Amino acid sequence: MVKQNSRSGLKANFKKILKREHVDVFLVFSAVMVFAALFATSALAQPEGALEQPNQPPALSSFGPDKSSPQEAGAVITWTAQASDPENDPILYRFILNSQPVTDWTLQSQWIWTTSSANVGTSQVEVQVKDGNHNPEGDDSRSEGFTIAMPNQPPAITNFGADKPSPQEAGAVITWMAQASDPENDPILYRFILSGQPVTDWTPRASGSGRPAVPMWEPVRLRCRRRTAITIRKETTQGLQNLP
Ligand SMILES: [Ca+2]
Ligand SMILES: [Ca+2]
Repeated sequence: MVKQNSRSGLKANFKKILKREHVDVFLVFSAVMVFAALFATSALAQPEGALEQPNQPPALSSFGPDKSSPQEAGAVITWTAQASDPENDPILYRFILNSQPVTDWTLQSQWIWTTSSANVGTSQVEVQVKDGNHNPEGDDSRSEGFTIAMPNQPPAITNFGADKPSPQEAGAVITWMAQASDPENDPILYRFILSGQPVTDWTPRASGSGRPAVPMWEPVRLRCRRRTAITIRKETTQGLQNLP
């Protein structure tokens, strides 16, 4: 009788333990499922790309002027930069001339350079870009050299005169000769004018002697040109006189 009671007691206890273990397993399983659900939900709630690489800096793809080097002082040159950013962040540009910034940070990717005689020589033009998430002094840069030359100078007459002194009798043949020089050694054209009327067309300096000669009467005026015409008048009774 005692044995039977003892067996039934053990059985009841065993069932209780099993029941409790079931409950514990169920609770653990439930907790795992809840955490799994929460993790899945949070992962789905993450914005796209949040688990990818951190923000990347922009990079320049091209930079250059709209005119080829060299140009004369006074030329207006537009410099254009192209850059891209992996996240399409707004890109800021800054332009620098010979290590001196000539613009602030701006969204403008162009800079117009109005040159002057102060820019004669070779300059370094630089562009910097940034997206504001990395280096405050710029994430990428490029530079290019550009030469500005002095404007072309006009020629000047250095000598002009006749082969015979004034006066001469009617019928005399008088040869007028001129010489001129050009700072850039550009070819020079000459034209002779008699009493306000051109007696020659614009003609190049004769090869060899370099002295075009035209017989004519006096007074005689000579013009030579290369961009700017220059006039010299020979007054027969007063000697050489330069006129503007
Ligand atoms: Ca970026
Ligand atoms: Ca010249």
